[in-house]
Amino acid sequence: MRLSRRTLDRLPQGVKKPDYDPSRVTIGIVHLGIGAFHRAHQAAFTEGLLAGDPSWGISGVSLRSPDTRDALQPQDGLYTLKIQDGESEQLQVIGSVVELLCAPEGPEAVLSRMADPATRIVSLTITEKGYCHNPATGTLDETHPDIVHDLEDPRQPRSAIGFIVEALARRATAGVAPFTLLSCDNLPSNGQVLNRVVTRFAELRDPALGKLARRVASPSTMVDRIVPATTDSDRDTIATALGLEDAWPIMTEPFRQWVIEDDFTLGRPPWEKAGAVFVDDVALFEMMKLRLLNGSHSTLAYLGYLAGAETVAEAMALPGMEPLIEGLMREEATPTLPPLQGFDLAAYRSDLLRRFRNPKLRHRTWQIAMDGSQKLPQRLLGTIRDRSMAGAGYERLALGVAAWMRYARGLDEAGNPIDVRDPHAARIAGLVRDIAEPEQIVDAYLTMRDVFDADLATSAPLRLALVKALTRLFEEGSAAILRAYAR
Ligand code: CS2
Repeated sequence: MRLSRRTLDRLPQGVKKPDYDPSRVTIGIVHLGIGAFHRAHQAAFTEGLLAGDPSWGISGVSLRSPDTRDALQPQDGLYTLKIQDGESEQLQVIGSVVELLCAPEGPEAVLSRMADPATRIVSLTITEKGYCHNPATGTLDETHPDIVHDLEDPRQPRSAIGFIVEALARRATAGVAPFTLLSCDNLPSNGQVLNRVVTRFAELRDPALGKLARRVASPSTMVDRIVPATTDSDRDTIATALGLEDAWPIMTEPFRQWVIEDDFTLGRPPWEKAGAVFVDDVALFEMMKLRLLNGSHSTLAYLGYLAGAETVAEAMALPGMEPLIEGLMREEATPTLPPLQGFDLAAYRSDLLRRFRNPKLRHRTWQIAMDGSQKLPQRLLGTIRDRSMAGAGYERLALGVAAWMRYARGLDEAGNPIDVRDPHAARIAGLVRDIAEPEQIVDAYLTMRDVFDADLATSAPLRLALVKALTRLFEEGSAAILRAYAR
């Protein structure tokens, strides 16, 4: 028997379930990119508010595969969130996602939902690459195949940007005010980046549309919750615990954080009641999170994978890893962060180390290693730039970047192929797969100007630091380098 509205009353005691009538929930938010992260984060924050106002239900849109819709539609959108660490465990059934759409199968249904006057917010978790931008500059990549396609055929879009602009155009024609755009991806000033790419795309369609797009509210946000991909063994555990099948439960940690700029033209759910924090400017929070959490995460993932660690918790247990990450955060990244009033960075860092050690989450290093070309600029390279301008060292950060170079080349330390997932995987392989000299490998990577901006690409000290780290990675291997950091 499957989890669904009809079977909700069979849930065992202790499983938290909707405290409202799911059939009364109507749609106020269209979310593009209905993956695991959204379902553990924004959908969970919204869940707690629907009893107060059922008009903020979520229509979850997949831009690529039908998998989420196929899993959740037969369950009326319901799914289980398992929230756990070494100390606690809680199961909660979430009902805030009340509709599931698959964009490639039905772009028209998505567009009409977005154009519906009841839709007041369009939120996004489409990952870094979904912005079709140049990660080094944050501007629209006008040669991106999806962008080229969406400009040619704007009524059948493929990219999130194409959907947003077409929906805004339809609303304008119908005399409906624009929705608020809410980016929830790990990008610095994510709202501004979104507004910039949307505006540029709209201008390319029609200058008047460009003007309209520029004025659309796009508050920036900082989102945080660790959410590993669900496995079949997770599905089995949940089925046993519920006594009902759930085709796509989500595993996560107790920690959650959401910092949002309060700029919503058509209203918003009172997310602060669920623990979100509204501020005037999110930039510093985002920088802190990207440089401390995500910069550490990527470093852990590449070095950990190369040293044979399958999960973040295993990587953290490698001798030397924890001191390396602690030092990267405290000595190299923190000095680049402007002070955040009333915020204890030391406590934040030790919390991060504890979260990375979470023994209950099987967060694969391979998962975090994905899309390095899109992630490194804001996670490690911006920090390196600031350190270098201050005349300060960045040995550990450079080691993280060199580990990416070694990883993305596509061969592990035993010479076996790595399944590298990155929009530029083929381009990277073409650049470096057939060369073995660390110097040449570094130079080839530095030609990627969408990753290394000109100042970084021409920095002699950075080149030297990368060559040194990559040479050691080839000669000694990741585990031995890490051991040297052990205290
Ligand atoms: C991770 C993030 O996959 C990754 O690249 O670094 O998804 C990370 O788990 C989240 O940003 C935590 O909030």
